[in-house]
Amino acid sequence: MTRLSTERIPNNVDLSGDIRLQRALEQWQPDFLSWWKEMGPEGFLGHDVYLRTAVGVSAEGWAHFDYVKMPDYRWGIFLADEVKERTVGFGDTCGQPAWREVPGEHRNALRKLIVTQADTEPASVEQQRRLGQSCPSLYDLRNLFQVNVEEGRHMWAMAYLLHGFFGRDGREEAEELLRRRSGHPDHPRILGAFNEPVDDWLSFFMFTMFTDRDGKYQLLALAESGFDPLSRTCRFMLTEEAHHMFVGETGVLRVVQRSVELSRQSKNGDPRELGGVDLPTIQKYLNLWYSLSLDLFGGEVSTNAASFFAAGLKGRAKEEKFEDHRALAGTYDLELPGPTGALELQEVPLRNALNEVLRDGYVEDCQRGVDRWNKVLAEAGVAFRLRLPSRRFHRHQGAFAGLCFDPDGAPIPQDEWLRRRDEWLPSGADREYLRSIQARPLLGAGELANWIAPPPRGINGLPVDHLYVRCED
Ligand code: BYC
Ligand code: FE
Ligand code: FE
Repeated sequence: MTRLSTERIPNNVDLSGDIRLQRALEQWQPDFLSWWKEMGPEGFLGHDVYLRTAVGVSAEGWAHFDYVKMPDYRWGIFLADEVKERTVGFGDTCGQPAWREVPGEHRNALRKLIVTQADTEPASVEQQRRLGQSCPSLYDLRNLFQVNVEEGRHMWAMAYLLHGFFGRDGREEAEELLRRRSGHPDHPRILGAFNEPVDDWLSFFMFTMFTDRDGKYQLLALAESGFDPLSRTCRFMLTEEAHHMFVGETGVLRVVQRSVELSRQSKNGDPRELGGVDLPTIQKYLNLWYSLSLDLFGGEVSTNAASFFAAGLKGRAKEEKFEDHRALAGTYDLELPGPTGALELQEVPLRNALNEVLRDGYVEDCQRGVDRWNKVLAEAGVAFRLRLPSRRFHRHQGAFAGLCFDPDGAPIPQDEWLRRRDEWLPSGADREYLRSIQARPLLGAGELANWIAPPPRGINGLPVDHLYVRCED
């Protein structure tokens, strides 16, 4: 461990044993840092932040806490431990030895998967870069920055694969990662949700709840990959992902809790009277980020997914749970719009439905979180319940893209959609209201915004009101 921490790029991939790769990454490092300074958290580059840094992959190794200025964070390259004699676990080459190098015939597909995964990491940092200016507490500010530096590390993980295994085009792709910008009209990020604004903390909590959870499922699918370096990278990234989803789930939970408290104290039962967030607004933000995140799984019927699976590049989440790892025989029943536009049941060959299979696991996982929010409401004796809208609602990818459905999944005419959109998704007024209650950052130890309940406990055994982020002097 001490050896690792003295290297310029902390790693457990024996970087010093591969001088060319080490040089290439050391050349990429200053470009990464310029990107971080330009596009990372705005206004806090000089602050000391109480952060967890990965210094190894063992249980102790990745839970090292200390104050650090974000530009000095030690972004490292860590692969989960090697599984001896690992074999490809699915697809046409199921049972053959896993690959330590990229097979020539899969090079383009694999590079595309890695670039797509990589692109989301800096995108999320860009989306969240202004949130520090409206943070509800130092605890939340620190959690935001923890998520940000780890997404930066995830980009390092992917940049390592690109530099290490894809030669010159890999190097070019790694540079491009630092050039695209979330929401930019000419060179945007690759996937839809990563170009959407995250301008308020309710969006941030919904993003980490729903969009980072897409990350969990995509990483689970890539952790199955026959390309062993990708598998090992993703397995370690998953350990970090858990904290991101914790931030989202508990963040929304605390907003819900406070909403109930304030509605009790208010005259008309509306928490907005006292500067809180009402439950219908929370539902709208849920609808938005859940539907945007459903799009990240791609189309219900996908030949891309089928060929990734056949080639052993991208499996199903927890492939070992399935009996048949070739998935050549089965079918999957999907309700899809037919030629007349009406929904009809279609039998799709299983391999073509693998995006939907992955999405199924995701939807169940999301539901478990929503159930925990609803428990707060039930225990408070409130009748309102939050719920996941239909998978057809507000979709921009796949079979339902461009069609209009209400949150129950019933098809509706476009004029009804336009008329009722603001009932279901955050309106301009809702966004403005959230900005108005989050107009300034709360940066004193123990200070907490009025619209959110305190967390039950602090970080790493420290009290909730600890000085998690402090000014240099
Ligand atoms: N936006 O066959 P189809 C994370 C494209 S999040 C824009 O239906 P496929 C994180 C698609 O590329 C996890 N375009 O889908 C979270 C294709 O284009 P081409 C990120 C989209 O290919 C929070 C065409 O539509 N990881 O880590 O089976 C913070 C038809 O596609 C979208 C990955 O995504 C979209 N939403 O699946 C930080 C894993 N959806 O080929 C980080 C790697 C589809 O016709 N990526 N398209 O030009 C993949 O596995 C696949 O690319 C996708 C799409 C699952 C995204
Ligand atoms: Fe990530
Ligand atoms: Fe994440």
